[in-house]
Amino acid sequence: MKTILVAAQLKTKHRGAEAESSLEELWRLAETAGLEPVEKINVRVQAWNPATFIGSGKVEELKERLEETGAGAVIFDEELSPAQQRNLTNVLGVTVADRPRLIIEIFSLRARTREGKLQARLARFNYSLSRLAGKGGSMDQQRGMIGGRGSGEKKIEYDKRELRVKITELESEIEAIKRERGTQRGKRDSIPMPQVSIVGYTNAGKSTLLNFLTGNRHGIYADDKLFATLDPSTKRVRLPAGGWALFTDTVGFIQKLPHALIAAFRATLEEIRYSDLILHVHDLSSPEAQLQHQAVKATLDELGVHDIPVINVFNKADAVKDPALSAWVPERLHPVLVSALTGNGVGPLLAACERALARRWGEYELTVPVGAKGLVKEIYASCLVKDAAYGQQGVTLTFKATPENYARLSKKAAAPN
Ligand SMILES: Nc1nc2c(ncn2[C@@H]2O[C@H](COP(=O)(O)OP(=O)(O)OP(=O)(O)O)[C@@H](O)[C@H]2O)c(=O)[nH]1
Ligand SMILES: [Mg+2]
Repeated sequence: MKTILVAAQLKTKHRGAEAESSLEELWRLAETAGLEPVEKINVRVQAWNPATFIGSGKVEELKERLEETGAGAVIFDEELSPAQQRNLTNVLGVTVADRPRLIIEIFSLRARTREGKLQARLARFNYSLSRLAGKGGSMDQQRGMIGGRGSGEKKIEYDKRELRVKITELESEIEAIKRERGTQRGKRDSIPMPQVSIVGYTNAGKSTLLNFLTGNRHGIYADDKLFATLDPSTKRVRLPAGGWALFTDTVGFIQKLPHALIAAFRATLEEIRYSDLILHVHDLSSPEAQLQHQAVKATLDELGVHDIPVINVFNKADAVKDPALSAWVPERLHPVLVSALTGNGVGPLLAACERALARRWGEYELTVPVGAKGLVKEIYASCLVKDAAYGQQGVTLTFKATPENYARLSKKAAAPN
């Protein structure tokens, strides 16, 4: 469907370049959702209009553009209030939506796993509920036409209750899947490996990077699309000194990520909080890299991700033609430049991961009794072994490991069978 995209900003707070790049992104989002954007309009207003968001003159202009282009939908880059959306729909006679709605739509379209689909549905319901939440008595005049006064309010209360029931059902279903995944992982990974989360703006190259790290170019779906991958996947990656770590590629972030989505994907995103290390992947070739950096940081803050070491990975270094693009990157971010496509810089990145993980690891010594051969192998696989001395009792290994892993291994060493 032909669609016109609109960004609006206050004259007093003119941030033309930002609005333009945000509109550019909205264009790509619209395409991802299967729409056909035909025009983008950047409107500057004196003040926000509570009824129609932009002033009546601008609404008239928009109506003309719709007629001229034959577009059947308008998408606003900012969130509209339910009243604004309704009024604009009435005046313009076409479908009116906003950025959050569009992003939620994309998630519904692109989710592949059962969990992802449930989360996308949950996001829809959360979004609808948040839009009903502000409503109440003031709606009487508009909705309460049948059955006299108060029926509009009753209807809204009923809708809200229905939504809450559905939300609770979905949440418990998602929780059950999450628990099942947790127990499966528990069974599979009897060796606790350090967890590394790959986060970053959508299209930064997270999936491509993990594919390179695992040596399987076609492992995870990667494409020049926004939100190419929504469902998290976890892979084992070998670190330079021989130990293993679990890397998780998760859903990408975006500016103005709707709260309803964050809430719905909380179960997935919260796993970031339990990781030992975060790789924040940037697209260095994007002119918007700095804005994207801030958007990702803000989302991590919102998720309550603190105190986890972060490596700032600057990807697509191969595509940076203009060195001015990287001028904004401050030294304090300790940038690690890579190309997930060519593999340049990936070796040093893995070494940096290992160093960062090792900081959380303590150094331990453990004597593995003769006969407990499997245990020696396990220690080599899950720890960084520095020294091995053979004696009467068995082999004494000096190694670095997480405290949890050491506790588990030493228990096994004390009772080898
Ligand atoms: N030139 C260049 N392109 C890259 C590099 N890494 C990834 N890309 C391309 O960038 C696009 C996005 O890559 P993805 O790996 O899908 O990005 P993502 O961060 O997983 O994106 P979402 O899943 O959409 O959040 C793809 O077309 C990749 O081929 C790189 O190092 N150099
Ligand atoms: Mg991806």
